[in-house]
Amino acid sequence: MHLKTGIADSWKVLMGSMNWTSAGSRQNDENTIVVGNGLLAREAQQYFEVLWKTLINAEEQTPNAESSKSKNSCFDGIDNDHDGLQDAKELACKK
Ligand SMILES: [Ca+2]
Ligand SMILES: [Ca+2]
Repeated sequence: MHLKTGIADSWKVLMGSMNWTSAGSRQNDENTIVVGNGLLAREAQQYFEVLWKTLINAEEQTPNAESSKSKNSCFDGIDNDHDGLQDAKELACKK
């Protein structure tokens, strides 16, 4: 799925094709819209829960933000889980 969706304050829905990265915001030609609608926010949350439950196992349901289970997180130049270790220095990226 290429759609990125976020929900803020239980009523603002952000969605679009843009990856929420430096390249996504500065280099790529992407789109994002923000809609203030509580019903849409609840429906987006419910749809996320359905998708989340379709994941196969518990490890995939709770992936480390910076690990080989989180695509590109070991190569993005960001300390994704804010533990002071980044990319190749991250233990979960060495597995
Ligand atoms: Ca990283
Ligand atoms: Ca880290």
